[in-house]
Amino acid sequence: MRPATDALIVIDVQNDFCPGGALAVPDGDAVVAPVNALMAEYRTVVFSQDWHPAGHSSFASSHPGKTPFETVDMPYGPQVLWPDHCVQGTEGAAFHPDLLDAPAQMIVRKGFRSDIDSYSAFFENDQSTPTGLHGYLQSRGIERVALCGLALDFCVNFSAVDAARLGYKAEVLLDASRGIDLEGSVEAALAAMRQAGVALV
Ligand code: VGL
Ligand code: ZN
Repeated sequence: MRPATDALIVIDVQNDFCPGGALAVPDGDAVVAPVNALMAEYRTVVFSQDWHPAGHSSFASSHPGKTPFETVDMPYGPQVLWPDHCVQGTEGAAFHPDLLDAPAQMIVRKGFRSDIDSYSAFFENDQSTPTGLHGYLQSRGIERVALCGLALDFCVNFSAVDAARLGYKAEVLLDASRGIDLEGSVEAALAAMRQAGVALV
């Protein structure tokens, strides 16, 4: 068992990010077995859940003439446009059916405001609107966070960099994570995480 000051943060292990889903991460469902095993070691387990309203501004379908994986400028900075995914209440937004959800004490939903996306489980993409996760972890006395899940190069990456920035000892568990890999985004994410002081294990 890990110390009580450690938390496991499981990012977005949802149907739409798994093979057959709307924004499938290659081999995404391969994280389910290692995540299930890891959760037994942590006294604090948090899930994040990508949770968009229909017509969300991160969907290419909300931008006439745009196609998925193009980038547009939003008031808060550049934003990749995605296929419609993780729409609130749909099967695609549900956790993978084999993911054990009993060990999760807290589920942080993100991306629920129409006009802003949220990759990080800590802050929305304006990098300043908090989700409340930091307050939760602080009040639980957490000092170290281990992150894993989907997608390594987006939500895991941004969450890990924010965790380090907030002063947590942060590590990303690569065996329990998989990336989308748009134009070298996995390599770039690994470099960004290392640069931020995140341990890659
Ligand atoms: C994610 C793209 C869009 C993720 C979520 O979970 O990494 N990526 N929404
Ligand atoms: Zn999303």
